[in-house]
Amino acid sequence: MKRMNEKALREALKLYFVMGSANCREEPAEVLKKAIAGGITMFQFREKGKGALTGAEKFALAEELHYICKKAGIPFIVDDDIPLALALNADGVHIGQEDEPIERAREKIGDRILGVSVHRAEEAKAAIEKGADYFGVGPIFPTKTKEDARSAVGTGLIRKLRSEGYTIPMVGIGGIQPENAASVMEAGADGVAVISAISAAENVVRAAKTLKECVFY
Ligand code: TPS
Repeated sequence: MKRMNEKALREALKLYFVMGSANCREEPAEVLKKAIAGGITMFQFREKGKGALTGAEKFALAEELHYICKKAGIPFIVDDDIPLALALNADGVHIGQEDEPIERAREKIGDRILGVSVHRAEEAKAAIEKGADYFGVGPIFPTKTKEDARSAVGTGLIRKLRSEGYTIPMVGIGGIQPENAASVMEAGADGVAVISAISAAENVVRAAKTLKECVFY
């Protein structure tokens, strides 16, 4: 029995906010609280990029953000840091194709949620067999937030995976904004994952609310 059933996971993926200190215009804890007030449904702590915290500072921030999510009942996922996820007893881990091998990650995290980035249809089958609970499909649109991002795949990849019969929960990610979020949902995604559309917004609460209207319709 998993910690979260598939239906609950699909719901939680609707508006998935991904963020670390490098993405924020103000204190990360403030940004997260505002994003929660705006209606995000899941959170991923992704402490990467220029000036990202490491070691004890990274741990302290993760602990603070985890506590905020816990109080609000928002699932807390850690990007590419299994020891940190285990130390905090986080709800799950997200990994890319170049990170920890999927099956090793699954072994280490037990029944926690395991998300895997998928950029090509060919990656989907193995990811499921090795233990993925959901896919982060993308980058859907061009993004400046991830330095090593692959080229944009468009909404076509989500459509293709659905037409090939993949029913696994999926979110689109990469360059998603209120203007294009509906097209990601129409392609068959369960939700959208965003960094800058919320973290870099002048009004974080409003940005999250606006996106929420695009995914709950
Ligand atoms: C659920 N990833 C792909 S594009 C991107 C990231 C971090 C940048 C988005 O920034 N799927 C999930 N989590 C991840 N960390 C990734 C994929 C990897 P922006 O929204 O500012 O374009």
